[in-house]
Amino acid sequence: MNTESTALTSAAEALPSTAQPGVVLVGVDFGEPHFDNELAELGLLAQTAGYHVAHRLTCKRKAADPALFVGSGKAEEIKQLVHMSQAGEVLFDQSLSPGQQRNLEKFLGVPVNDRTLLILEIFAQRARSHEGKLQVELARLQYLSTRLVRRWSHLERQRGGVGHRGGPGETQIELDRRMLTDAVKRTREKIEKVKKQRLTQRRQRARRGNFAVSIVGYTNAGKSTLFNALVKARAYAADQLFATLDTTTREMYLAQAHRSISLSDTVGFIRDLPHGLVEAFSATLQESVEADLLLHVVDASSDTVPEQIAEVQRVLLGIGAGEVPQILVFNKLDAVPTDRQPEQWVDQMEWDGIDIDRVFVSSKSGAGLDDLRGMIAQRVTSSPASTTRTPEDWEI
Ligand SMILES: Nc1nc2c(ncn2[C@@H]2O[C@H](COP(=O)(O)OP(=O)(O)OP(=O)(O)O)[C@@H](O)[C@H]2O)c(=O)[nH]1
Ligand SMILES: [Mg+2]
Repeated sequence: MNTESTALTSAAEALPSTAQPGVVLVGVDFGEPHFDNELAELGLLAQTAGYHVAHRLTCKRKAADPALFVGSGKAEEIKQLVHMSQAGEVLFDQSLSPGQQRNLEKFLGVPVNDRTLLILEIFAQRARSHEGKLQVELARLQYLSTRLVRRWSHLERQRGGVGHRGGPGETQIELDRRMLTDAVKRTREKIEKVKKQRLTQRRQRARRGNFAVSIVGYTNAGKSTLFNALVKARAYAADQLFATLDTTTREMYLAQAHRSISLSDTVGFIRDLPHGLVEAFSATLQESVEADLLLHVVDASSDTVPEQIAEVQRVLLGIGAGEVPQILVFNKLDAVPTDRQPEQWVDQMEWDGIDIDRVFVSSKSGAGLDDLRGMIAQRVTSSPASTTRTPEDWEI
């Protein structure tokens, strides 16, 4: 691995993940408030992607070293850990520049990847629907185009041969760049088509006077479990990050409002969600933008509740859903320690100077769900678009 292109290729080969040997996790504390000293989230991401975590290492720095991200002493320490544990890869909690990634790979002799790539890898493994796969593909292509990784076989399959493009003077990198640009364009076009189909479906729903509720929140907060509890469905719920990638929508009858509404389970958010991924998932996320109400699910048993809420609010703002009314659903009440149990299950929480209705529930035991149904019903009946519908009107 002593030439630049070899190092780059090895990084690319780590993309489609199979069962991996051990990995060493590295986090650098630049004094940011959310720094996770245990690297717990990175560890969960790594496990979700199928890696075995061999070692975790954190260090403090004022700023990233331009060449190696960490200092040379720390790099040497990582190298020894890799050697000792026979780890096959090193994963950084922060984003590395393409140069830093290359230099580290040369120095350490194993592929080095960052959190962004790990998240992309999980999305690639999880994507099931045609739309989900296209979205992940677009995000990956965008990531790769900043790194100019040679992924010939992959792109050749899409194009059906590359041999005749470009003059003899064209360099490898120019060709790489053009192929990636073409691939991004083609994938975008396909996503546009899917977007149009979704829009038609949404318009049909809107014409039926439907009240649309979207469940949003940090990954692993329990969105799918809540969705299943509310509509008695069986959406995939698991103790993994990004178990859900595709939006699922079901009708739900609200006895208190004497009508049905539509409820959607959506993809979770995470700190430092790769920008390309948010953009690529815009079709899926659009569901939340056009909802009449968001159920913002929070894992009340987590130690990082404010950070997780902040991240979700940030992404919602970014996708244009900042104005959609919300109910904060503090889930996993059963897992909240006794000394942190709330005095009452329904109250308001101030966030950014605004009081947001909040309810504590346990999607697992069903506690608090009636309160939540009542709160949704109240929003439905007070909504200007609300029309009373009887069960005979249901269109499922
Ligand atoms: N103790 C407890 N665990 C819960 C509760 N709700 C969900 N969980 C667990 O939390 C984990 C994540 O649940 P999911 O419903 O898959 O979470 P999600 O928000 O849909 O996650 P992603 O789709 O990955 O973003 C699972 O192991 C659930 O069993 C709850 O009320 N109490
Ligand atoms: Mg889910």
